Amino acid sequence: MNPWERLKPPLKIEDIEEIGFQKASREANKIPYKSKVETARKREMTRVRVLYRFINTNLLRALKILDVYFETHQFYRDLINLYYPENEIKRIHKRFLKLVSALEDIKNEYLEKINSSNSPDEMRKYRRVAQGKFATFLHRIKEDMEFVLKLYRYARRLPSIDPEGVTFLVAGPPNTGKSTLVNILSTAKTKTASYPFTTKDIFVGHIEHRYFKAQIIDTPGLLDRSLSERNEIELKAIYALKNLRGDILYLFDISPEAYYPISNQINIYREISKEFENRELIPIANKIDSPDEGKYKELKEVFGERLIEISCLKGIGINKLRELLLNRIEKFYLEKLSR
Ligand SMILES: Nc1nc2c(ncn2[C@@H]2O[C@H](COP(=O)(O)OP(=O)(O)O)[C@@H](O)[C@H]2O)c(=O)[nH]1
Ligand SMILES: [Mg+2]
Repeated sequence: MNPWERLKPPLKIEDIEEIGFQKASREANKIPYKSKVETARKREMTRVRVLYRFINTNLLRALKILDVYFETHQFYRDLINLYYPENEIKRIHKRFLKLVSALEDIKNEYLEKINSSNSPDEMRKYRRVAQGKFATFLHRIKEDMEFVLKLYRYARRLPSIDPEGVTFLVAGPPNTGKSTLVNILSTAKTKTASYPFTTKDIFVGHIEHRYFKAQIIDTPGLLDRSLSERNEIELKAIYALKNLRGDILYLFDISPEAYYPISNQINIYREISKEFENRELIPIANKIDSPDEGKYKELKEVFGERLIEISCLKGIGINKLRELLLNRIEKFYLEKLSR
């Protein structure tokens, strides 16, 4: 599961300030009048306490977002680090941790002052000073809070997968039928998510085995063309996939309308195979319902018996492929159990 998906984000600093101040005075006004001094005391203390709690809640939410980064799988950390460097995350995490107690100190100091005063004017003065300190506090963390919020917005849209489980990646040039295949093979309804450098949303599906579950994800814009055309940060986004376990299903388009000539499709296959050397690549010829005989023959010559032949459109070869994947899932889990 995407570890940020269910977190509640903090508010923006401006909103914490505005809403916090309003809430604090609203709560204070609810306190019924008893006597001048006692009511003033209760009201001023409430204003400080409510404002403190509101800021603190938001600060803790920000901290939680960063905590998750440190606890999560390397797969997610690599994706975060494409835009949010680890040293910056560490710095803000450390700073916010300290601020939690600094904030509490301010609250305690001024609650104490108001509590031991007997003059409503003085109480009001203390409350105002506390409010000023809280406001300064908020302004100081504005930039870091922006950083955390941006990180969160990016992180929660990342694909929701279990990096400890089996994940089949569906690769291949554009238009080879990757999305179609993910949809056909998935039992549970597929979810869409975004992945860095993919312009289209990607599909994350699930394949269910009697005892085990696996994920299957589409990779539009990632494993669809030569890696030599990629810049450094794009390569990092692609290499984050190396943290996952499971085979790569590589689709070839053998129809006359194929996006790339077959030699080119084979080259991309080889590059991926070299780069993901610890992963098995399964060569799959799709669109055998409308083959270009020359392309079909060439692929068969290169891969021989290993070539899986399917038609997503006509449903040919799909059951056989599903069988193969279920066997692979079983094998992965048995290996894991025996370790
Ligand atoms: N003839 C034929 N067309 C297919 C087959 N599988 C997918 N397509 C078509 O190929 C096009 C691209 O499919 P899509 O799944 O979007 O490819 P992707 O870009 O790799 O995700 C769509 O128009 C599909 O309907 C197939 O087995 N045979
Ligand atoms: Mg697609």
